[in-house]
Amino acid sequence: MGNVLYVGNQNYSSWSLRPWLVLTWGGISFETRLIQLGGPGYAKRQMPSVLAVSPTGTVPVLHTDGEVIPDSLAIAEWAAERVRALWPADPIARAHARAAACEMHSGFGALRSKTPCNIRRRAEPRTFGADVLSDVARLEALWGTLRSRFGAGGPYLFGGTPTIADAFFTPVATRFRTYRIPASAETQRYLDALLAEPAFKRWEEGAAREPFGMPEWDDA
Ligand SMILES: N[C@@H](CCC(=O)N[C@@H](CS)C(=O)NCC(=O)O)C(=O)O
Repeated sequence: MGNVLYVGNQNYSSWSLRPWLVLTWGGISFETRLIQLGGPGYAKRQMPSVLAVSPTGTVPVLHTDGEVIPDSLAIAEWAAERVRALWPADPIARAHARAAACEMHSGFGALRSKTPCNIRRRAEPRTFGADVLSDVARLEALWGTLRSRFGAGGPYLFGGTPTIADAFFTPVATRFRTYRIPASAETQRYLDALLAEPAFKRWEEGAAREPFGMPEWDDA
């Protein structure tokens, strides 16, 4: 069996999008298998269809050579051990890229819970709470610092080639678009680059075609 990446609904599963981008950018051959999220056990990590392939009860999960690797960041690191260009070449830049991906992986809870990933939705303008605005301010500061230090060669955080850090922020870019979160011109240029990236466009087309919705997220 080759590499199989199990993902959740393309429209809603922000964690699934991240390693899917990384494997695609890395040119790693893999098959995508979609598990429709929702129903009994969902949000408790107890969905039988997910537990059948993932010991954590979550997607994404990678099956490779008899190994089962759950977690978006672990899958990204697995890919980076095969394809060096997935992190920046310079060790200092690489350390900052890893820190940024880790910050995304473990943080920004208000933004994640109050603006759930919903790629095809365009919500009405709304007022955001201080907790969401604080996450947005931190993201803008982080992106601005990385872009000004390392991004001179192109539109991404570390220049002309997207890295794992950019993959980790791509779902955030969709949240800015879905919920019309105000952004500085500099931030907007970065978000536009992520949303125009060809692999993301392919995922987005899948999200648009997906026949099943999750009404609880469509009204959030
Ligand atoms: N830390 C995990 C989080 C994965 C996660 O929460 N995935 C969600 C879908 S986006 C899930 O599988 N939820 C199933 C459930 O909560 O029952 C990662 O980075 O992969």
